[in-house]
Amino acid sequence: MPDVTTTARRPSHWPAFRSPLRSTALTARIGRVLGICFGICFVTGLLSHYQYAPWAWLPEPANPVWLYRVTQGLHVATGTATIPLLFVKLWSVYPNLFRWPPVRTVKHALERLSVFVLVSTALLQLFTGFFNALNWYPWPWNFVVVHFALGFVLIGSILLHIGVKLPDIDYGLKAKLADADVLTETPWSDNPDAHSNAGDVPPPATPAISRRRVLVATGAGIGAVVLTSVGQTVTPLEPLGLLAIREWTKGPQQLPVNKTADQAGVLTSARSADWQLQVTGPKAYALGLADVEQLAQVEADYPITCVEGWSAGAHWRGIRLLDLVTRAGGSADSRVTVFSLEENGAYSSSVVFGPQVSAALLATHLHGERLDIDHGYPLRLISPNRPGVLNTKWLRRVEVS
Ligand SMILES: Nc1nc2c(c(=O)[nH]1)N[C@H]1C(S)=C(S)[C@@H](COP(=O)(O)O)O[C@H]1N2
Ligand SMILES: [Mo]
Repeated sequence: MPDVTTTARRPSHWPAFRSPLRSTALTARIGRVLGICFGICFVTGLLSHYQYAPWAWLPEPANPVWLYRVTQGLHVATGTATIPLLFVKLWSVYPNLFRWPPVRTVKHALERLSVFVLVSTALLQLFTGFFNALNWYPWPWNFVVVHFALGFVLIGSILLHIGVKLPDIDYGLKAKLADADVLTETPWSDNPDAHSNAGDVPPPATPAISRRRVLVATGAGIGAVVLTSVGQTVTPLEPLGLLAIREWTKGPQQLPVNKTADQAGVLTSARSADWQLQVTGPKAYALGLADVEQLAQVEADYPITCVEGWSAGAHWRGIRLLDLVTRAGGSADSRVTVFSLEENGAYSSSVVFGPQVSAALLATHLHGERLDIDHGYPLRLISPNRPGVLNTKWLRRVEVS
């Protein structure tokens, strides 16, 4: 760890680090929280991925309706909290980059390579995730595929890192913050050659208060980042939402808008007087606007949760999807696909199966008002405990199979 001492063979321009703020005890404590955050982020990320594209043999439960709101909110909040945490962790160990000699053995070279993979993957994963939450995609690759794959690379290299560092972690967690640090006092403690000067090193000052301050400042940094972003999920915190770009107060009918009707190119078709909902299946039929409005008698409180991290509770009125499906000759076991007037892109259709068929509504009303065009007028899908992206807006067809 840090505090490189002078050895005869180290080049004279080589940087030396002597901050007594760094210590194995501090690094281990930050690392522990970091590991927990990465763990939560990984597990909730896996859940999110599954809910985005559930497996045919394991349909998504419809209850509790708010579960995805909680797991995805946790995913984004822990990911965001991890950014300042990772920086402090890197600060606490980066003098290791400058230890001399840079590489001692093949095993050591592999270890350094694994740390490089860990750090670069972590930075890439956290920052692309954070930009994604800001709805900004300044890269040419498919975010979902890359984010998913890197999640495994990251968790794998974290586990490897923990395995390799177990003795140091054990030492660091047992040591008190105030303790002088034997691990950081001698360079390459297992390399006898490098020890030649170790005896000359005075024991470092042990300013426990300052190390504690590092921890407190880290906690404050995390708190600040989280508080300014969770407003997009935890509605009472919304006024603090500096980093939360989509909040319910910023959208029509007290709900954020992911993509407007204008952006989707459906302004005209959604308002057309001869709009119809086509229902295809064993017994196909079509419903006009008046039919749809007259059938819309069921109400439900289903939150809408975007994979990008915002969510909001909402009160809907609409037609039970199952009623349309049964009338078309299907049942609660049918596999149903809904199609949007927006014909291209990933949001143009969505599949509903399993318990979701009985729970989903085709909504005409939001918070007691006829749907705003940006929320999917004349008719949209709203299903509970699923990513918002699957709740297709501006429906034109329902296919029952
Ligand atoms: N046709 C269509 N439906 C769509 C989208 C879209 O871009 N086009 N966005 C989806 C996404 S990503 C979310 S989070 C929700 C948001 O619904 P809202 O804009 O009414 O809040 O709509 C979903 N339905
Ligand atoms: Mo979304």
